[in-house]
Amino acid sequence: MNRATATAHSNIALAKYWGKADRELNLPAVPSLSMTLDAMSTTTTVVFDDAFESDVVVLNGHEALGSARQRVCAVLDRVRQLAGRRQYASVSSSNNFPTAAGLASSASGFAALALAARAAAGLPDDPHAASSMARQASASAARSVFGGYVALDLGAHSARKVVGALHFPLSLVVAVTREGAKETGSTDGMEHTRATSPYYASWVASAPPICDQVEQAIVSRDLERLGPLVEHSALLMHASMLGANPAITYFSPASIAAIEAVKKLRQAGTLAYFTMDAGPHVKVICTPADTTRVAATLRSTPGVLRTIECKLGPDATVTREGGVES
Ligand code: 2P0
Repeated sequence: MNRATATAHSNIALAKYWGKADRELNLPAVPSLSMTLDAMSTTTTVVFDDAFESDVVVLNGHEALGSARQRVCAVLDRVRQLAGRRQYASVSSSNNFPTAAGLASSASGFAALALAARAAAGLPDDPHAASSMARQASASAARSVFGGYVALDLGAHSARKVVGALHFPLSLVVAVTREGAKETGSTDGMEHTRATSPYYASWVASAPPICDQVEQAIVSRDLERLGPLVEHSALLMHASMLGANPAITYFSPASIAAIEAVKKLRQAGTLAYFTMDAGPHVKVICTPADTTRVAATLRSTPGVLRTIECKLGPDATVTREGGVES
């Protein structure tokens, strides 16, 4: 028996990924840059054993079937191929945050899976190889292998750590605006955008210089420069979706209200900036000192159900509890 357990943290993109250059390899059409979050993580244990008669995947205590199981088995198949193994695996994965809220779980989930499966199969400890494997399952997962600020450069197979958490310790407050799964999954949404939106080409052309400037603002620890770039990246991404036919709309009245609340905070002198992903929740970056005020403002905004306060998270970790190599 060969067993390993990995923990990876979720991430939020400050420069967004939306669209694929290569669907087969799952290579993004734009570069992206994210912050890894301390408050949301996935822990996954993988065991390879001769006694197993099929792969069994348990996600948050429930056996996964259908496409959810298939995505996990595709990662296991690649690991088996690389390690020259034929044993089936058991995978047990749990999130420390509710997946039903539509907050990203594939990023931390596939990062933890890639790390645990590689270690359980006896493959070398190689975070970049694990990041590349995670990317093939879900591109944002490539970034969750690393802590702090992390880039997935255009054409890159694995993510790159830009700077660690201590370099520029920002906070992120999630305004949860709905409990329940999102309507359009990211993979389908970005493909529909590419195929039908006249704004998709502009998005793909605009994203690289914004991502470069986001990186420079982080390296120079400049929140006043970073914030407007983060908002611009998110809104250009959503504009490309609004131009799809039919449109993909992730905004709810509460999302708009939260965005307006952030603008008011700024007018009153608080450096707070919003971003949004493939769901109606609004995520706000600010300094650690302003976190409590920003969270309280968001909680008093109509339609905001609750807030989650996050700081920057660490590198993913993996522990191998090996038996005999086979
Ligand atoms: C991001 N998102 O950069 C962007 C912003 C959502 C909006 O990455 O198709 O689950 O599995 O590679 O990574 C969510 O999409 O997509 C995502 P696939 P993924 O965080």
